[in-house]
Amino acid sequence: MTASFVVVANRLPVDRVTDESGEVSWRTSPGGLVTALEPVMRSHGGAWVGWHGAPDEEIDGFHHDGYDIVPVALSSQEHEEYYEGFSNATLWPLYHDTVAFPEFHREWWLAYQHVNRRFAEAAAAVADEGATVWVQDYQLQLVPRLLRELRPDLRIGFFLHIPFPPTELFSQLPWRTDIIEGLLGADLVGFQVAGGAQNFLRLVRNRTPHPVEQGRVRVSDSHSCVARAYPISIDTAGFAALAEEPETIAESEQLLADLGNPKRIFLGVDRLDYTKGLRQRIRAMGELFHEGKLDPTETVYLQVATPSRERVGEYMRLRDDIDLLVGRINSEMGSVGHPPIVYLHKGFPRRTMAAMYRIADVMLVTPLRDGMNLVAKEYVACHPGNGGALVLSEFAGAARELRQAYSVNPYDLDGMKGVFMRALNDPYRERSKRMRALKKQVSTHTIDRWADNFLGDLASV
Ligand code: GDG
Repeated sequence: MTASFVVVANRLPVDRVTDESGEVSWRTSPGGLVTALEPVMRSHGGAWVGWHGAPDEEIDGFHHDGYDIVPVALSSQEHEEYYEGFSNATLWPLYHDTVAFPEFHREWWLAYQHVNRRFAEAAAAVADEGATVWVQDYQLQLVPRLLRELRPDLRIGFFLHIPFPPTELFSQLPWRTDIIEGLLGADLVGFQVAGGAQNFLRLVRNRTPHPVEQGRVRVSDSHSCVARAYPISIDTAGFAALAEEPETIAESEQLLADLGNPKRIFLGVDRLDYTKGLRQRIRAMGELFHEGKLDPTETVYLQVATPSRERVGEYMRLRDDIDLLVGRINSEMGSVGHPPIVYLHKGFPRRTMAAMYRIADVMLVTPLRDGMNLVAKEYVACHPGNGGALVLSEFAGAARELRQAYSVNPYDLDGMKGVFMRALNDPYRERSKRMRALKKQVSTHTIDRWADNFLGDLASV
């Protein structure tokens, strides 16, 4: 099984589900990278190399939705050190402005190198002569260079889904030059926003001997690497169509009824992650209920927090904090049958997401730092008419594009409370002017356009 187009990502886009009778099937997994790349893969075909989610288990490849699935195995120790450790307790906080403290451990770094080599070998084994290989995200930053050493014939692209930090923060990393050299193995390195590409190029200038000219790094006589921004997006038409299906409309009506037909609905949808600004957002909403600016008998704040990285310490603490915060607000401000916050710590099918986006008057997207944030775009695509309002943190990559959203600084609680109320109470004329502009942006900047731009440039650099 070989392919002329190969995507390499830490996780495969599918999760195994076993039903009550023991029957095994595969379901599309949640998360931004998969939402974005799955439609690209369905239209391009080829192979997706990644881990299938269960440690200490080797499984065979299979065909799924028009492309090949190529599993890479991880031991539980590797899962702990490479994935939970180096990827999610070192790189993730470091790359998100150190909003949590990054931990540096030499054994995690060894595991990261080791697993990156395994992914590079798996990609090398599956790629046709001269194939295009597209490596994804922060877990695999050493793969471009390792793969180039194994297969100089390949065209190698890399896309970073999360922010690339300022040099002052990145320089904390004891293995900073290894990571930069790893990325420089690619022909094209893509970032969510121009600032990420600039940060990267500044580091290359400061920390490597390679000359840089107009976004192009001359790594050797025969190889150079270009760094550029490619803001990622969603399958806008697909989301809009899903939101208009009769089953989705029926589900949204049921949801409304189940919530007690409130007059106003605020919504948040996030992976339960400390970068998403949940503590600050819930606190701001709690104060609005407390001060009587929002009436819990007519306003509901629905918050979905999809379980994520549940064995990493910082995520366990976050979960406890949120449980406590929500419990306190609901016990003080709620009455029988009217909790002001409906908080759900679980994942839902995409249709349910679309039904929620349909009924939300105000969508709250307030990360402390976010590469892009697809939820903001999904809301704009799914909410019917022009009456909804999107509140968006200035620290999300999406803020660069969705300029007509109600912008907030998530660290400024009073500022946020003011904007939440404005988004709710502004006259229809103001909200619809903003929403029309947002819809136009999201319908012209789609995931297809993102993939075409990246892959077009990769073919020509
Ligand atoms: C990373 C970057 C960047 C969430 N819960 C469920 C579910 N989701 C879906 C959402 C959305 C996606 O997951 C989340 O995407 P985001 O972009 O908001 O955030 P991350 O997961 O942190 O993604 C981010 C992204 O990569 C792409 O480059 O934008 O900045 O951090 O699509 O709808 N989907 C389903 N059930 C859930 O419970 N079906």
